[in-house]
Amino acid sequence: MFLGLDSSTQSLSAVIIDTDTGTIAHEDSVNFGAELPHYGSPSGFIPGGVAGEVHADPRMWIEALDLLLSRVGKAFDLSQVTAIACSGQQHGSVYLDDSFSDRLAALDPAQPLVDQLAPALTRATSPIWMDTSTGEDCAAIAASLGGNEEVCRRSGSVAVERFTGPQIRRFHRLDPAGYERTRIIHLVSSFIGSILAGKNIAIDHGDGAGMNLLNLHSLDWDQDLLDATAPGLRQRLPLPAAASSVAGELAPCFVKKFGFSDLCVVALSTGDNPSSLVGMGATSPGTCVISLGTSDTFFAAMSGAVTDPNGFGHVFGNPAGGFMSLICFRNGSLSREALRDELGLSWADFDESGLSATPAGNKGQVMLPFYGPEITPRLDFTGPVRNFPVDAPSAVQVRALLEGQFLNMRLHSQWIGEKPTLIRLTGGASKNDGIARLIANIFQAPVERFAVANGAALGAAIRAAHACGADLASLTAAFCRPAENSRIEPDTSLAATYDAALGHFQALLADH
Ligand code: XUL
Repeated sequence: MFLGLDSSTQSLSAVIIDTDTGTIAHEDSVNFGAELPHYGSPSGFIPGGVAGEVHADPRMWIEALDLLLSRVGKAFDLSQVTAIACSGQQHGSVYLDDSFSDRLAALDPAQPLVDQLAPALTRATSPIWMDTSTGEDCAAIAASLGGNEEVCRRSGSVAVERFTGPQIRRFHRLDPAGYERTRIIHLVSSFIGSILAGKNIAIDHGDGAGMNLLNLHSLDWDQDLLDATAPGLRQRLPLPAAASSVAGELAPCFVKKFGFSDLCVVALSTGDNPSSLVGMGATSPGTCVISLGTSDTFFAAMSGAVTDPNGFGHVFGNPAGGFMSLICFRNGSLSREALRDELGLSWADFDESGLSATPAGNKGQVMLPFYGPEITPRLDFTGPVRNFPVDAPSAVQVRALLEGQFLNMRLHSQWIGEKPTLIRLTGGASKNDGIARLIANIFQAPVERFAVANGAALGAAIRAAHACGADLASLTAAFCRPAENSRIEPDTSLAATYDAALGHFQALLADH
């Protein structure tokens, strides 16, 4: 049995896999907003942040760990668990003083974890991935490296507001004394993993690449990027390491408190996207994952380490070795829901039945489908842009929006230089056959759907088994199976239609 944990924006989830039977043995989840309301964070972050600040209370993540493990420990015999690995929302950071490592080593099972660890925090709140408050810091980091091309060449991404380096720079700028007292800075994933291991663990290359600090060529912290960020930063960061390593034994506190075996070990943590790459069985190039959520994401294992010359896409470490791409599209279901509400439609209008009213390619009618500011490409929109009348029939609008979203995804994933041969679709809207077929036709690749509710936690459980020596390919073959009859083949007769549609989309984009 192997336990995977995923600390996401809104919840902490657990998945236990049984590698003997190839089944999921147990699953549970703590929703931060609903179950820990005293942190005043209904959606997992502190509402009302000004100037783009989006922070969360790290004490909430610690308390959720205690709550989740006590619940899982009551429902499941945790002494069967051989290893644990964690996944976490990327980019978020936790700041701790010189008492943290002693506190970790002396965790008392009789006391709540949060009471023992909270006094070590040097920054009361943690910036998370939704934060956009660091424009000034990004500009300064880019300038100090001689331009964003160089930041991207070294770290796999241009300086990005939500990335950890710019966030650390802002902390040093606004609270130099707090930074001075900080002895160690963790990512969300390595923070949870460190608590479990009872010692500071390394940051893996997958999550570490989301910091604008890791040099992807040397796989070490980049001294020039560190210097551009904050003084003495190297001494404040855990070492970078490969995700497949075992970090150490589970701290005795957890053995006593929740009934784990004293032989249980903790593998290194990684970010939720690298972890989902594993959980979706997509660690080899060719298979890409499209996740349809509030934001839509596109990610895939890469054969080489190319970077996006336009600076929209990112390169992270692939937990299976090598690298992965990740592209985040802010206007995912955000836009789908906005159009549905604007026209008073239902989801059926976005599925096969609604889409059958219009032809593929929409007779050249396309939309820049952005209801709010977009990050891929960077556009400060307040509404969608059409190359057709705004009062066109609803069916035309729906097709224009959906085709616009996935033509934009096809266009902005071209820098990777590898055409997907298989697309694994996940997230809420992946159940929609109409959207799945449209994606298969636009990318001209088969689409498979999965039943997994939490690909990141499943990926963590698989990584825990892999770190203990199990074969990754056999694990993903056993656990990452598409749902029955969920595969959709592309209609090859539509290849030319969508090449032309891509041209129309690009022409509209060029005008804005
Ligand atoms: C990736 C990103 C998000 C978070 C959300 O760059 O910011 O996908 O990892 O969990």
